[in-house]
Amino acid sequence: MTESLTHSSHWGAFSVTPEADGRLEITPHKGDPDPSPILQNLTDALRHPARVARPMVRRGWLTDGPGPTTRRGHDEFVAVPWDDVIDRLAAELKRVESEFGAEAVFGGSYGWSSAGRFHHAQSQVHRFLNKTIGGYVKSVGTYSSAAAHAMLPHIFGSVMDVARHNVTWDQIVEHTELVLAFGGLAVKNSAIAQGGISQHIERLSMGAAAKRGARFVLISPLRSDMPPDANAEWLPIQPGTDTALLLAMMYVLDSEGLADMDFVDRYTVGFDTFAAYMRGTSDGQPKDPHWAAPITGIPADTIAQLARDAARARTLVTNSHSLQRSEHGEQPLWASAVLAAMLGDIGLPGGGYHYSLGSLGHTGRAPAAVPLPTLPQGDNGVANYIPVARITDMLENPGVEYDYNGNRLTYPDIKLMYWAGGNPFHHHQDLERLARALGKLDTFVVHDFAFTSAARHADIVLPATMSLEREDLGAGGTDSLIVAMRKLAEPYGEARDDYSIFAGIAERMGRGENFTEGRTAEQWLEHLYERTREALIARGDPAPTLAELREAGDLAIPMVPDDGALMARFREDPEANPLATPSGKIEIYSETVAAMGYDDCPGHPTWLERFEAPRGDAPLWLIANQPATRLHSQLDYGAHSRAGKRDGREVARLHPEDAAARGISVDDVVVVTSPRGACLATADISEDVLKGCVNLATGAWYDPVDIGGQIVCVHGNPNAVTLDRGTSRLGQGCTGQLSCVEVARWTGQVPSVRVHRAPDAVSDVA
Ligand code: PGD
Repeated sequence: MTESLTHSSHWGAFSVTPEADGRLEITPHKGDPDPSPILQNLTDALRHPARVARPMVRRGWLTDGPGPTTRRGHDEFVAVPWDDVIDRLAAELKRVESEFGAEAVFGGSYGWSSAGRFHHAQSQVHRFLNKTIGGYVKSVGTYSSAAAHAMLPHIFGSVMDVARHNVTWDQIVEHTELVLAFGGLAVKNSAIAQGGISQHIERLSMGAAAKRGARFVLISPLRSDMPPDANAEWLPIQPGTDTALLLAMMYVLDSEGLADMDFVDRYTVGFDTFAAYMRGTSDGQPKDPHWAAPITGIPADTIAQLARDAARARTLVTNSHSLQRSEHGEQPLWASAVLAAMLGDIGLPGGGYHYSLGSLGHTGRAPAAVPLPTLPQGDNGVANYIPVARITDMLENPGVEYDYNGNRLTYPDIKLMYWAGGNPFHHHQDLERLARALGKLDTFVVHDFAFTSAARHADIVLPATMSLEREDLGAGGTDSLIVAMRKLAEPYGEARDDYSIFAGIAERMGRGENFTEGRTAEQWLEHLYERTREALIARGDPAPTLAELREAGDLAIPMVPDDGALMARFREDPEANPLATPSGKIEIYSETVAAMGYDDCPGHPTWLERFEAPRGDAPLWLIANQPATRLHSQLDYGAHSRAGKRDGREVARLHPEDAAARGISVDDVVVVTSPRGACLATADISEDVLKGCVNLATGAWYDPVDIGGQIVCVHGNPNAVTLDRGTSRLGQGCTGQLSCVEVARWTGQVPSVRVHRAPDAVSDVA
């Protein structure tokens, strides 16, 4: 057995030992009190047949050259030597640059990639495009949190402030009396922190708080959104109706004189305009519990009692990301912040409003007190951008104007799309529509270590290394360790690091020095780590050299002390410590938002009817949430992810009455359909899913098969059926969390899932 080395991932730090058969023995970091089982996806990942072994080029692109086509995703792949593929790609980049300019290149390349501060694929691709062709069309916001990114700065502060410099888990353990968790606090989500997490504290913190007597209320259609440790009361709510519940709770506080009006007067603006709406004086409809009960499915008495209980306790209102990843996702955030303001606990330890608590492992923790190694990306000379989830709209509508957050923007005309470290055929909605839109491109390039569905739809697929095949440093913004990510194995097949792939292409374009600045990967690591080391030295903290850090395996770094953060200081003196909003206060009515004139996001929290709602041919709500067995689609072929499937397919969970009404039994193959498409899944039946809902998590690699003229994803990717529509004209965020579908027993032949095996290269280029 070889020596064990330290490494890190977005789902945990660990040490790893290679075994004789190429498998890996993964041991969670010794300091992690509650490691994530997702680590076990790595055991068989290194040498899996899903990996990309050689550069591959789509046959049609090789023979016909770049250009629009319907063949992407259907053509065969040809293995091409590195030198040849780099020549062709360098020439194509130069062609697009000279004929159309960098504004014809989409390099948003959204995706989580792997942990590792230097080999972060998205940073690498951005730097490459900036340094070689002068820029690219970027994307703003994230699939996680786009509506919040756009909305929160208007009303409360930046997402970073509200999510990462707010109430901590330590405060909850000690002080919070009531947690109203809208969308829950699922530990499958907080197990993940971009860049790395060495201690999973969420489950244990909830357990400790509950033991002290804190009361947790889970407001979600899924009981699994809170761990048993929290001993939570489950308030099953109709999907997408949290805003109605929140308005009715505020109505009770207001009408029963329970609102903290001193807080509202001192720390907020715009209450009166909102109150006219909430009380019904402006539209004739009081938003009282009797109004909210049929919308939310929660009895009026329960709503009223919850509001009274919240008024009496130190209450924390939390919002999961999922809440805003749906149509009008801006509204429940805004309504939650206003409820918290009316409760008056904002700025008190363990009280107030927290966006994103429990949605990621970054949140509820103090930030690092020293700068982390970060790759400089250079300047992007292209001004145009898109909100991240508008990618299909962009490809379909070049030159067309649209609204985003008070701006009137124009979709660019994209000829070349470059993706490294993400999987649009995982993260985007309505995948058949995306596949059609991609047909308009001249060239689509993907780097990945695995032959994902995005790679299958590309023209050029370049094999990247896994993090286990290179040296790097792992660190998240709120984790207390920098972990030496040691190289454990030689690259699979002909795989290369993204950095050396980009360096090679830049060199061929005659711009190598621009990109590399003359440094090797090892020299870059030294260079980037030095900034952190200097900061440690300046503080008088231990500051090992890179070699010493590797020897030790990890380094504890100082964290900013938990001083109650921004909200405590705001409460202390709102004039001296204003929030980062236009008024410096919490904006219950926002003149900025109102001035945008969007009927899908008016000037105060509002209950809005939806475009997507249950109906005859799609009577069930599909909840397409984050999976428990992997991060997004990463390592979907790994041991732990595969073990969560049944018969090789993703599991769709239904309520017993919905299953019975459709003659569906446990382990039946079912087909989930919507006007967008269809996918197969294996059925499970559970009382933990609200009646009228079906839960199919994301992340199964899209495996489309033409069955009698209909494209069906035979693996269970819910984005085959989800709706691709922005949250509103303000946020334009991803709404993939909730769509309407029908589910039926599948009576046809059951095609096998083949997507976890890389396509064969048909032949080498002559
Ligand atoms: P990942 O599966 O993490 O998904 O979407 P994202 O694209 O981030 O993709 C990362 C890819 O990077 C993987 O294919 C992995 O193999 C590759 N990779 C890892 N390391 C490297 C490397 O070193 N080099 C290269 N070149 N590649 C690498 C996630 C997105 O999905 C997110 S964040 C959210 S929150 C959304 N959630 C939902 C949802 O709730 N519901 C629906 N329906 N859809 C969603 N999609 C979104």
